[in-house]
Amino acid sequence: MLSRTAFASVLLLVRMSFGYKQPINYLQALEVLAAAYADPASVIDGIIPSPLSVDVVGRVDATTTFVGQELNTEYLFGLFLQGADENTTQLIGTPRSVTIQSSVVEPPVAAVSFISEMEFSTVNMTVPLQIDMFISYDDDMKIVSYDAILRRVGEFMAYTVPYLAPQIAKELNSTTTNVTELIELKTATDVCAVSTQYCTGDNQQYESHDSCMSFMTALSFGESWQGGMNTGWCRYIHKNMVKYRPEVHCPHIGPTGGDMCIDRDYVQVVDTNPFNQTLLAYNSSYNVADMKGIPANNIAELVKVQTEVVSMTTVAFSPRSYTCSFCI
Ligand SMILES: *[C@@H]1O[C@H](CO)[C@@H](O)[C@H](O)[C@H]1NC(C)=O
Ligand SMILES: *[C@@H]1O[C@H](CO)[C@@H](O)[C@H](O)[C@H]1NC(C)=O
Ligand SMILES: *[C@@H]1O[C@H](CO)[C@@H](O)[C@H](O)[C@H]1NC(C)=O
Ligand SMILES: *[C@@H]1O[C@H](CO)[C@@H](O)[C@H](O)[C@H]1NC(C)=O
Ligand SMILES: *[C@@H]1O[C@H](CO)[C@@H](O)[C@H](O)[C@H]1NC(C)=O
Ligand SMILES: CC(=O)N[C@H]1CO[C@H](CO)[C@@H](O)[C@@H]1O
Repeated sequence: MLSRTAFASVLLLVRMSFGYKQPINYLQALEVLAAAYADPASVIDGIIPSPLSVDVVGRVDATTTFVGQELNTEYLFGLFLQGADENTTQLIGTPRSVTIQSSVVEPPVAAVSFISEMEFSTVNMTVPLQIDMFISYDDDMKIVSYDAILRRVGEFMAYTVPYLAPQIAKELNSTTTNVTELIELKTATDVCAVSTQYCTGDNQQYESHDSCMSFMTALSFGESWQGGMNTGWCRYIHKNMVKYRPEVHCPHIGPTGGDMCIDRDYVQVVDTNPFNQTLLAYNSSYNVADMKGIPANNIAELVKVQTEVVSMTTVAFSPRSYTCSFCI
């Protein structure tokens, strides 16, 4: 009789032969994602094909859920490209080199931990940020679901802001020694510059630049985990996307926050599963895509062994890094 582990491995091999690609294809897809992330300009310009499926649903714990390829492309890549294009100090660094620190692959799902070196060019500083993602791929090896966690993002902000603050104060001619006030002024200045430039006509959000500044300086910057809430931080994130589609993104930096920068109920956020295709291990949440190619009796067995599966498809990944020497 087969041991449970061996049995599970056999099942996985059966499953693999029924339509999923080999683990190596998933590892390659992760490499492509790391390279794309370190070179947002090429994704935006279509030089690197989008790693995202048309129906992609992505969630980032510090912000919120994004639905569809266009929005996710703007959010994952445009966000950083726009920041890099500014000549002033940005609170959001630009990913310059992305290393895969660890990963586990169980087709069609990969779990990966990236270390992204975030560059803050005006202060000549690079700070690593760990990004953990569960990623689910479709048959074309495009990302159909991703669930990302910015590890220690609060600590990341606490670490970087003191280095950025003197330079920001200089750029804004501010004499305040209160860093909170300075960051709120910075946020207001940048958001209102974008709003005044791009949110015009039907997309106008504020009566005037002055009324934008009054609203924004009165608004709390918020905590690092409130990037999808009614905060200055949320509007600061979204200001980088306005240029791409003002009609979609202007409300996000306006007084209402559109459907992005709004009050959210913690319990509801946690209890909502937004994904079309699950990111969970076999059958912990059954759906057709996850169970594809596995005979019904085998699924029944998988249910029994699911917490004990040590899969032959689990692969250790040797770190490789991607340096974006040719983007801005
Ligand atoms: C930044 O500076 C460069 C070179 O001076 C200029 O071409 C570019 O337009 C500036 N970008 C912004 C957003 O002002
Ligand atoms: C930036 O920092 C690096 C490493 O500390 C140093 O080699 C380089 O000269 C610095 N560049 C500027 C413009 O300060
Ligand atoms: C800061 O002061 C300099 C020179 O006094 C001026 O050129 C610049 O526009 C000022 N910047 C802001 C944001 O007020
Ligand atoms: C800094 O400014 C914030 C916002 O105005 C205020 O709540 C806080 O008390 C100030 N901190 C100090 C040390 O003055
Ligand atoms: C995926 O989910 C989003 C909402 O989360 C929905 O708008 C979209 O139609 C779904 N796509 C598919 C193929 O089910
Ligand atoms: C917990 C759970 O979702 N179990 C499901 C596993 O998949 C079978 C389908 O073969 C469902 O009947 C179970 O409900």
